[in-house]
Amino acid sequence: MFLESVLKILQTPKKPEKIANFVAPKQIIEDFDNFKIAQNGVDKDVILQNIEKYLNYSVDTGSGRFLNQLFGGRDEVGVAAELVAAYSNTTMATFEMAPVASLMEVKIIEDIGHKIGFKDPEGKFVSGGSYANIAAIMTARNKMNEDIKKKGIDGKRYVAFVSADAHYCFLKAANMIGIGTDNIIKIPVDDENKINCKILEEKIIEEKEKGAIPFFIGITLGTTVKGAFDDIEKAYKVAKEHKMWLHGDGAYGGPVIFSKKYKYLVNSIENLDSLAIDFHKIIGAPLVSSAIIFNDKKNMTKETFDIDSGGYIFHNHEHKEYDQGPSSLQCGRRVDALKTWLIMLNLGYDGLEKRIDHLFGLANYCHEQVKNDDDFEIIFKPKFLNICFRYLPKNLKNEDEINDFNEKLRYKILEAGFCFVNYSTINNKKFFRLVTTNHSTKYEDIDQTLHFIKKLAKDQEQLTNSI
Ligand code: ABU
Repeated sequence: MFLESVLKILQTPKKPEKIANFVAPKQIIEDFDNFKIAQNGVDKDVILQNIEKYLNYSVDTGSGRFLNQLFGGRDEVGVAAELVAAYSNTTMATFEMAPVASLMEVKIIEDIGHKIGFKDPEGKFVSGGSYANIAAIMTARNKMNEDIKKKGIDGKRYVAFVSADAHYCFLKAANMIGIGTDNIIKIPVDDENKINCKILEEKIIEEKEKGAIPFFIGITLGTTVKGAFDDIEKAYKVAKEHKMWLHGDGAYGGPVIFSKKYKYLVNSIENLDSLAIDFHKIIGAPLVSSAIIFNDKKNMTKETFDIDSGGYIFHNHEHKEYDQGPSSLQCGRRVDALKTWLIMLNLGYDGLEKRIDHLFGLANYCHEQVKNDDDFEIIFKPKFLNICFRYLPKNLKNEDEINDFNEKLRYKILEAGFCFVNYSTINNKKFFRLVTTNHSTKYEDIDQTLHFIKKLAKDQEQLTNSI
């Protein structure tokens, strides 16, 4: 009865003109009575009221006008899978606790690995793309020096290389695996915003001459702001020459492998040693669904993560190869494979391809609209799903003033709550980053969003002129 009431609340149509209700923290704290816990608890009616309040302040990321972050949309099969996962409430640690999910996870990773062209793929679902990248760099470190896992860093300097536009998680990874954040070397990008492989090789040689141990190249397949794909083939040549691990951060762009039309963006992907891939980004699974997949490396997760955990909850039994805990970063772990598998089962490979091609269609359409509008300026020519642009107020010529105008405009968009787009700053230029990563977005959502931004901008321009 209680769960039925929750479902009823979730299915009550929202006000279509508002997808966000952005307020100051103070109002939320007051509305929730500072999240106080009563000594005697409260009854379920109060719980339902709190759920309604919670949803009132939540961003409706299922709306087609949610174009703010690299995920979005509401896949009902994915939502159902999350309900089932929460209801059955188990951990991926052992086969006996998650019999179907353990087998499902192994198979789905193998299948996707084979689709990529990996020879003998193996991997794990992890809690986000950042963790997938951490898993890869940790594996590469252990491969470079097999003693590190037990004895720790030996005083030598281990260096890893990523592009200047790579995700910040590589710095977090360096902190976590003990090589130090200074030893993530950021390589400039070329005029297509791809890692410059000539400079990459020069830097590797330079670091070797300084006595460091270059062990990892992390290229990005879909950078978060510019949407660039590093050139795998060129990076592979460098990695091979210098006997380094080549990892692809495909958290965002990895799923283009499912599209015949766009998989050229990841040409040579089969040459990676490992790939991070998110299913909650452009595939549309509910957050979080991420995996690290290793190429021709059976038992890699066990080699990297197992620390002789036997005897605890991992018993000697005939199916122990299916216990996922020893070869994971975590002990307790959510069943994230279920939503991904059910979505894939529902859509099939054709449906996945259609979903991805739709996102590219939206991006091309949005780019055309912005490009052909004199009030807007495109910042980077899009290669993927990121449309980076800014509004050009007629009477402002000074860069700082234009930046200020666009920053204020973004804040007004947030306050209005009709649509949701992000903004970014590069080379001291502030601009909107609209991402067409939401499979629920329709072409009319793009029109409405651009129209709305322009209307707010015109009002703001008038106000600026009248001051
Ligand atoms: N790794 C999460 C990316 C978030 C974003 O750029 O929207």
